[in-house]
Amino acid sequence: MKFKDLRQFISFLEEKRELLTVKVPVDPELEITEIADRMIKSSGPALFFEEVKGAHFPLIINLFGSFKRAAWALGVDDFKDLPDKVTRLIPHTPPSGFLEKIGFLFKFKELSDFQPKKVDAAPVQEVIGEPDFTALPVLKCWPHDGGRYITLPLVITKDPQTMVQNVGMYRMQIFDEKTAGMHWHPYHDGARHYRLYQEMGKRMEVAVALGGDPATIYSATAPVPPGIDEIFLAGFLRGEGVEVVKSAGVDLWVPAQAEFILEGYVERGEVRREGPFGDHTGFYSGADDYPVFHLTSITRRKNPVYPATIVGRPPMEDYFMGKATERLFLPLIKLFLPEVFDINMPGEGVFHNCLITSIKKAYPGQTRKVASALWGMGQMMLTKVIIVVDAEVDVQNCSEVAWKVLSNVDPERDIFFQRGPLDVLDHATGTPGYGSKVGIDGTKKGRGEGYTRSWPDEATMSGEIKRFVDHRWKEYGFE
Ligand SMILES: Cc1cc2nc3c(=O)[nH]c(=O)nc-3n(C[C@H](O)[C@H](O)[C@H](O)COP(=O)(O)O)c2cc1C
Ligand SMILES: [Mn+2]
Repeated sequence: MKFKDLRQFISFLEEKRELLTVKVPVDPELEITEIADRMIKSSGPALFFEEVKGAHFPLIINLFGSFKRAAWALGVDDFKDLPDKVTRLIPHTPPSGFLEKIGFLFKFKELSDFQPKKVDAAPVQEVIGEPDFTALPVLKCWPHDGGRYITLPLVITKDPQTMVQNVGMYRMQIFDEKTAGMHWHPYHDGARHYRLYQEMGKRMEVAVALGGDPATIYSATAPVPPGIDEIFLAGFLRGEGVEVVKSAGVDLWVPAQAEFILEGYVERGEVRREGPFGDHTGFYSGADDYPVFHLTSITRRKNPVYPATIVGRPPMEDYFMGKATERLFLPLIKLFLPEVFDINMPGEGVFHNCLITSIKKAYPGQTRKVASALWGMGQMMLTKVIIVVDAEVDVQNCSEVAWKVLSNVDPERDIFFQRGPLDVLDHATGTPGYGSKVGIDGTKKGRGEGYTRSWPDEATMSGEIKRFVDHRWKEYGFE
């Protein structure tokens, strides 16, 4: 299953009765958020708004807002098939050394089937549009938001040293017709590229794609290691390279099948106040200074569709995107940490606040080693709470996890603190982006960890009695 572009995915969803069209005019300020929020919270379909007040283009939202739609978007029928897709890539005898493993990840780049395909003519360049943000149906999501925000942008930048491109999803607040905020957090690749341009004393070209096939849209949100272009992940998920075209106005390759390309630059040193914004956490993230994107030109399709999402109190659409990431990256985590059995980042933890992992513990202290390793692995460095349980605990069942952890933990022995980088969206820490983290060891303890008593067995019924009672169930007078 692969989609050429956004409209093919939209038609597919329509066929599957996973999309509703709203024909009456709706307001991009708050009204669409309220409608979309109700739909997401009730496991509803994607929504196509034909007429958005004050804008020239229709809007699509909630594309990824269920396990089924997120699976389809990433080229599988069933969400459960996502890890297998990646596992198949990993050789039977995986590389053993740390550096070899890193090298293995880089092979993503060499898998030629997934290389982006360079094309000369592209649907996204059918029309040279007016460079004016205000023609787009950009949403004001929540009442106290600082303005309207492009919420599903694929921000494309290039490393000035390696020339490798990056695609990241960073919200953009519209300041006026030609400028917008560039909300890349300091630990993300767009910001890293920007720092490199600053050091070189150069302004940085940026292209922003809106739309594209759903795997490409998703890939902008995925924690692909720095130095690898997300467009390869998109190609891999699709099973076919993404078509890219030279942007008309800047020196960047952009998805040829996108709906819009916003071309422009970020000037070195220039910042402007951005925010507040009703964020993934369900709270407003405060206003802060961020770089400014200057729009110089827009290319687009003849009849483009504007894609959007909203974030806020979970679960929102991004919950399903994040869950897809959890499933896709689990096999890669296991490559580095073979003792890891499963992980769950519950929606309530908005990904950075909580990670539960089950491990096959074989030696004392392994829990702390796993937690430390996760804190050192890509964007998981931002995880505030890591809970570790034994492999037999189903981490997808939070009730079971709570029971096991609350029972097994001796707080002084099993809870350990660390300081380090935190998500800048975290409002609990006194210093933005930096604070404390906690690891909770909910595994069984043995002598090697100072536990000299004998760990109790769980009280469970024997199979024999269970079968016996099954057999007699009706006899007792039960249905
Ligand atoms: C809907 C949505 C909005 C996001 N907004 C931002 C944002 O404003 N700033 C940011 O730094 N990351 C944001 N993210 C997270 C990044 O897109 C994500 O961490 C991605 O892996 C970053 O890519 P990079 O490592 O190539 O920079 C958002 C993610 C989603 C799903
Ligand atoms: Mn990246």
